[in-house]
Amino acid sequence: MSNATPLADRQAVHARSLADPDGFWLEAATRLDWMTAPSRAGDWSFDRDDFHIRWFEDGVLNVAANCIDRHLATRGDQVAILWEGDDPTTAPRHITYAELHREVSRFANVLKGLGAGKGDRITLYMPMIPEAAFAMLACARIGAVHSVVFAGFSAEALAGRIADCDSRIVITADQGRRGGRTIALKACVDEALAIARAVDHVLVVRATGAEVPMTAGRDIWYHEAALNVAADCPPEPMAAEDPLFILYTSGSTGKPKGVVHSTGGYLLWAAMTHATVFDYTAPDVYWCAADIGWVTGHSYIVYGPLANGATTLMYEGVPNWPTPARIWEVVDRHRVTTLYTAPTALRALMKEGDAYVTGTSRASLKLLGSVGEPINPEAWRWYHDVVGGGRCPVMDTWWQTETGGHMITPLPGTPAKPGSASLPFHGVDPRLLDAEGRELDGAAEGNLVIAASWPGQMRGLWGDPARFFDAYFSLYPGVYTTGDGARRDADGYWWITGRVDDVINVSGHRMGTAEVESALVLHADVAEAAVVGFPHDVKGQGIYAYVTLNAGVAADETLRAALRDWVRREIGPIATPDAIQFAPGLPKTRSGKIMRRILRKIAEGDTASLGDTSTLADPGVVKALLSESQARV
Ligand code: 6R9
Repeated sequence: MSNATPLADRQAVHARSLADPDGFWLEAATRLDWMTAPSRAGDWSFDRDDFHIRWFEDGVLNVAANCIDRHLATRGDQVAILWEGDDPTTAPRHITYAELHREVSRFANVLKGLGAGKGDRITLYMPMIPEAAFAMLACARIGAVHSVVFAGFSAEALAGRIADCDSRIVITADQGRRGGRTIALKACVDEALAIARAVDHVLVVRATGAEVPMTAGRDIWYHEAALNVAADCPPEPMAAEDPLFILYTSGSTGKPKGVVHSTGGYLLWAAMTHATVFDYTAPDVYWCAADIGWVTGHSYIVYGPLANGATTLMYEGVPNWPTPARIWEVVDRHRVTTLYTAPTALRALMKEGDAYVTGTSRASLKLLGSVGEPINPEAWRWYHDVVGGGRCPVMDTWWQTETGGHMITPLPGTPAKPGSASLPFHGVDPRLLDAEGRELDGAAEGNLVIAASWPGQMRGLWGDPARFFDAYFSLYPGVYTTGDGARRDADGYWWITGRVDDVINVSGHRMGTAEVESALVLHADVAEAAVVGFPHDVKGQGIYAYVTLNAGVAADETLRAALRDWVRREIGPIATPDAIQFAPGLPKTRSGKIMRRILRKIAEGDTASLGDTSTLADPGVVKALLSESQARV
């Protein structure tokens, strides 16, 4: 490691960042290129009466200028985006910073031509192609707010997200490619727009060349529109607090939350964490194997690396296609130095045996990263020993859509404890609270909260300030509630234990149990549904649905399959239930609250310790659930 930070040094920097946040953050902010430098750092209060979060408020900057223009003089010919296609025989694309400047400017001018400008929301429903990044940066360049919707979400889910933030423009592609299959993106947008009608334009990027129907007056081919615009577009000056993007994520209610991130604080956080945690130095090839539809793709494929002038690899496909060696072959092909992926991918690859890994060189690798869920020590060791050949430190990065970037993470040089995300990043002040909100000291386990604001913190939920406060600041007054549980050991290392709310983590993707329940009860045969997570070998957690049917409906395999398809269609394949148990009734308290604790135990197969069932309105329900669950297995 060129810049390993010894433990004592990182602790000293952390102490300074908390003791003098203004001095620390104004100095840190100089890593960005400001049109007007900020004179103030954080200005915030988590108290109900005076609730506000602002950083670098009088600073003015443009995110696209930071990610592109400022690198032109020094690294215009360096590759900014290195694209690897789904099909290994497809030629990779190398987009230099100079090319990125032209592409993004053109894209920005096309958007302007459609009437888009500062503050307008634009929804992206894109495959993993460079044009997705061009579109995001083009929005940033003109001050429009992008909302990227993961291309695996259904038309229903897409329609809801388009309507929620009132997007007048949708950017998509004819089709996407993934794991040897094509995904009909334009068709899905058409279906979504039959529901969410108030859209003026659909801008369609030609990706596979498939014929797709175009609606006259509404749909525009990007490659045609781009012929008529200039390859230069001045970046819009933006206030640091102007919103950069909205990203919908799951919460504990049925309606996804539109997390809003800022321009200045967010970019600083993404850039600084990327540089520090991954110790990035040009001309390293850095690869974050996430999708741009998730926050990891926003912060660590696009904004963080490009703000740092990195070469960021963007991969269209999946880690295990056409063979489980693909991910390592891509590492060798492009001499990747840093690989950042999710434990679920590692567990899936691990199952295929070491030969797929050891048949490749991986000599270029210097550092490995993990994100999305707790990494079990077995997967950690395999990553470290087999993938990294024992040479590469593993950065287990804990963070959330809401935090903008890494919060608790090793830095190169931090002594590793497999399974622990280790220590807080600069400026992060994590605490543990018990269920009553009392702070726990020393080695302890409890609810993980953050006691002070940090620049990358989300600034709101789109259109719903009351829900923002209620969801994150009301349960424990004065702190940000993460929704995760954690344990702090005697060395002060943090171990994330998982969600403490009704959110489950399926293959590193957040899923609200209430979202799946809402989808199920929309089905004509379903009276009631309750969804819980259960431990799953590869996915981390699987989705277990208890379904009560309407009177007279036959509970058979055909209906079970139909309900699985139904959820896929309503939300998307990532929400497909792993198990559906037909239940004559659900265990409820006398006040009508479903006792999920019991449902979780049954789903886990831990039926010996159901705990106290005496508060149930009808204890007989549990007996029926148990006999049905045994029949199911
Ligand atoms: C970045 C991202 C956030 C939730 C978070 C937590 C889990 C993420 C983790 C981790 C343990 C890690 N999580 N990284 N748990 N160790 N290194 O994943 O954002 O999709 O919003 O999910 O993921 O439960 O609360 P997001």
